[in-house]
Order: sequence, then structure tokens, then C-alpha cells
Amino acid sequence: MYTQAMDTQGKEPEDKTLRSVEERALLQRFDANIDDGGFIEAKDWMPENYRRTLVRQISQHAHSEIVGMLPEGNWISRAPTLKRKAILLAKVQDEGGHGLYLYAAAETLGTSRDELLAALHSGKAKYSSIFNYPTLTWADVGTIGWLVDGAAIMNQVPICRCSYAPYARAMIRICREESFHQRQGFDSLLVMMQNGTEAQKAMVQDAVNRWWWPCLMMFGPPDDQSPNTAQGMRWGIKRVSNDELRQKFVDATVEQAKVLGVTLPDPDLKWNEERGHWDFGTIDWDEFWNVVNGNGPCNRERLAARVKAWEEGAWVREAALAHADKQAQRQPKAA
Ligand code: FAQ
Repeated sequence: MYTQAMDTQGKEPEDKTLRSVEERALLQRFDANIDDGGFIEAKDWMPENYRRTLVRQISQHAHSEIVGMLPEGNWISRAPTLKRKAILLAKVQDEGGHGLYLYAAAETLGTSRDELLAALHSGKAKYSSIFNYPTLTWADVGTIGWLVDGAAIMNQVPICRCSYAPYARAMIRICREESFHQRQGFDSLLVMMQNGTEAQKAMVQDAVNRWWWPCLMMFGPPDDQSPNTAQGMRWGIKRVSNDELRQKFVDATVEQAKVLGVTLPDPDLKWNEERGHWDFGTIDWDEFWNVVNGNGPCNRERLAARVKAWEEGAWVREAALAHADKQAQRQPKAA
């Protein structure tokens, strides 16, 4: 078939025909590997759309980790005790580390970090909607750990089995660290709910009221309005759909809320015996798209903070490059 295809293409430039025939064979091999639950490495052949989809998702994920440092970073200098300050510092540093592994994973697909960051700074690239909400009180920090990291883990554990191996490998370590983040948030809230004053308990409840619905939005639009889900699942990039993950998160969190002694702000939250899941109310998708499209409470502030950090860090990048040049010049020349 290979030879015949070349012959019948007549006057087509030879290498072009060859490429398309070869590509078909490569695509078949790629699809078979995916169907077998196999993994794709950076140097393996992959269809261009698979590569683009991965760059889109991994870079959005990396941007989310980096922008996600800002809401909590806001509280480092105001943490109530040395212990909480040390925990928060470690957490925010971890998020920075996650962003860096993920940028590195995206770079293995042939897009440079500078390109990825330029897309973020120009407002073209997306990052998670959740980080466009403000952190008004100390209880917001615990609530981010409990709910935002809790939602992030629910979404990210299946990505440890993503078909693109460098992304899957990065996610294993990230998920371990996110689990610690979720536990520290829950612990911080539990201390306030068990030993705190009435005002502190009310502060926790207020934070939960504000973060609950945006956390449900983190999982993305409903499956029937999610343009990327079908192909993402076909390629093994996404293993579980947006709605399924959202439901798993609700089911797990309702029980944790009982332990904490907080009320989740949804009058429609009800156990459904038939489904074996908690039913929950309608999500305000207009709010979600408004935030995704740049008009949430903190979008402009978040982007401005990232652009400022990039501009003010220019001297560090220049110094690192100058140092690397100097080191390279000092290397003894090969004979
Ligand atoms: N925010 O067709 P789908 C964290 C966009 S990390 C903004 O369903 P897909 C750690 C979506 O990009 C949190 N945009 O898309 C932390 C697409 O637009 P596009 C981030 C959203 O890719 C904790 C369009 O809507 N996690 O929290 C959002 O199949 C605490 C249509 O949507 C990840 O990125 C949203 N919430 O599914 C750090 C995990 N949802 O690109 C600091 C990896 C959807 O076509 C403190 N990503 N969109 O223009 C994923 O799993 C997926 O990309 C989804 C979206 C599930 C986010």
C-alpha cells in the first residue's frame, strides 16, 4: 500500500506524498498506542492538534499556579502565628514550583516559556477563573486550601494518567503537594471552628459562602457545553469529564463540611438515594464566563501584578544570562 500510494500520486512532489503516507502510518500507530492506554513521550511523533491541545491545557495550568500564588501571597505578612506563616510561605512556594514544572512540561512540546508568558501578559492566555476572587479575611486562606486545593486535586489526580508522559510525571509530585495544601487549609479552619470565637466562626462561614460556587465553576462548563472534552478524552489527556469531577468534589466536600461544622451555601443540596450522589443547585454560568472573559472582581489586578513582577525581574534574567555566558567562555575549548 505504501509503494502503491507513491505510484498512484503521479506528479505530486515525491517528499510531500511520502510525508502524507508516512504520516498516516504514524497516526495509526499513535491512535493504537492511545487506544492501548500507552504514553507519548516528548520525542515521539504526535498529531499537531494533540500538541496544540496539550500546550493550551498545560500552559493554562501553569499560569493558574503562578497567578494562584497572588490571592494567598496577600496574607503572608498578616498570618496570625509563626506556624501559620511558615505553612503559608511553603504553600505559596510550592505553587510557584508547580508552575515551573508545568512550564517545563509545555516547553517539551516546542513552545518556549517566553512565548507562554507573553500570551499570559497580553491577556490572551487563560488561567483558572478561581484566582480572580479576592481574599478578604484570614479565613479565606484556609478556605482556599480546603476548597480550591480540594477541587484542584480532584481534577488533577486523573491527569497523573494523562497520555502525555511529561505532563503525567509532573502531576504526580504536584498532587502529593496539593494534598498537603488541602490538609493544612482544613486544619486551619477546624482550629477556628473548634476553638475560635463566635466572630472567627462567622468569618469561616462567610469565606465558605463566597468560595463555594466559584470552586464548583473551576471544573469548567457543563459537559454538553465543553468543546474540548470529547477530543481530550479520546486522546487520554482528560480522563474524567468536567461534570463527573464536579459531582465527585461535591460528594466528598459535603462530608468534610459536616466535620468542620460549616454550612455549604446551597439550599438545593440534597442526598439523592437513587443516584447515590448529592444533588446541588444551579451554577451561575454567566458569572463564570464573565470572569473567564476578564471581568471578574480581580482580573485586572492579577494580570497587572504578573506584568509588574515580570518587568521588575528583567535584571535577574539579564544577570543570569550574563553569568551563563561568562561560564560558557571559561569552559576549556575542546581540542
Ligand atoms: N477557568 O472545553 P472546556 C490550582 C475554559 S490549578 C478559566 O471544558 P478543557 C492549584 C477552557 O480553557 C487550577 N477557563 O476546556 C492551586 C476552554 O477555553 P479554551 C487549574 C476555563 O480544557 C490551588 C473553555 O473554557 N487547573 O488550582 C475554566 O477541556 C490553590 C471551554 O472549556 C488546571 O488547569 C476555568 N475554571 O477543560 C494554585 C488543570 N474551565 O482553552 C494556587 C488542568 C474551563 O478552549 C492555589 N486543566 N475554562 O480557550 C484541565 O483539567 C482543563 O483544562 C479544565 C477545562 C477542566 C480546566
